[in-house]
Amino acid sequence: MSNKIFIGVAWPYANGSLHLGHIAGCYLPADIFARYNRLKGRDVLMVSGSDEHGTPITITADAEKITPQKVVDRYNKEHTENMEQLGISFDLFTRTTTKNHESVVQDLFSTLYKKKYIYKKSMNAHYCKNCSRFLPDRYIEGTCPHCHETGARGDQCDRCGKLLDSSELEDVRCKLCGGTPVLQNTEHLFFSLSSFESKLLKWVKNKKYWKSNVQKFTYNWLKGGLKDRAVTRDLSWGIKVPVPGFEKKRIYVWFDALTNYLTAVGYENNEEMFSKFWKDGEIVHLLGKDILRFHAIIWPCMLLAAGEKLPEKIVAHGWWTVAGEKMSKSKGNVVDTIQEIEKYGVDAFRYFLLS
Ligand code: B3M
Ligand code: ZN
Repeated sequence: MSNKIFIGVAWPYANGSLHLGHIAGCYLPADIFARYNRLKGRDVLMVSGSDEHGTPITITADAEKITPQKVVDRYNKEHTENMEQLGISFDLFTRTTTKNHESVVQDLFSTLYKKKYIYKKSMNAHYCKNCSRFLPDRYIEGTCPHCHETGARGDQCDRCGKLLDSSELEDVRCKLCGGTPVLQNTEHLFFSLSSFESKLLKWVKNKKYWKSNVQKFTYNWLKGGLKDRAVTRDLSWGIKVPVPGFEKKRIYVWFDALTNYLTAVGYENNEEMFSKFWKDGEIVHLLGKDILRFHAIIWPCMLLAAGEKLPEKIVAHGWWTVAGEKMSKSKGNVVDTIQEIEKYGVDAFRYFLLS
């Protein structure tokens, strides 16, 4: 096993404060893993940063009547401070609104388009006549066709974790006005996940050293077949699409955020660091289980399409729950980690979470 290890940790949306669930489920385990590897004398590069595009940001901006840039500047600063206060020892805590990242995403997108792994396709998308706009991802809510959860979002159901196309949702309503949207034809750019189905099955099949639920979930999802997904959205906040005719659309936030693992390890900009930690290093991702599909399915397909090496380990933790409920701001049951460390001290609080 290589002495170098790249630890890519999920990028928290810069749309609200971090809570105990984020820290216990993702950031503290990653920090302990990094410290353990450093103590063993391995050359560690642990990265994360703020995920600053997409509808999670614009929904918050709309609600507070401020610009998305103001939202992400506030929470990028807060999250950066929190990670320091909690002793989460990132080698790099960056953000997705850097110019460098924007060009890396656009170059990767163009490469996949030239290779025809990204292609044009028209689709029926939900349009709200009251708000005169298409409704991407979190601008639409409906009933999940798989688990019948009523608050499923346009791109994923939070309860069963399934990736969704908003056209699959039942009883849909516009998140802004509560109205019932209509389906309207529009052209998007799709990523051909289906091209990589068999390669991914082989990749997952022998991952016996993964946590069993992660390996089993991923293998079973793949056996269910991969459907191509739109990687552009009707949004004005996000990275511009480098394909003529798509000036009004933006790159889907997950294509952008996942690519930031490459940006952070010097892809295109620091060949020495990229070779050292990505090409020659062990690649490990740590995340919450609700975003496992993006990391275990979409991300490896992007890497295969780009001709880059796949991660060795994907470690997904469960959620801390409060009375059986997932902790979430909208449910109002979050525990404020900073208050706790002010009361008990950071080491005692970290030890409590770890134990
Ligand atoms: N920001 C989802 C989340 O905050 C998303 C993670 C991106 S990791 C590439 O849970
Ligand atoms: Zn509406």
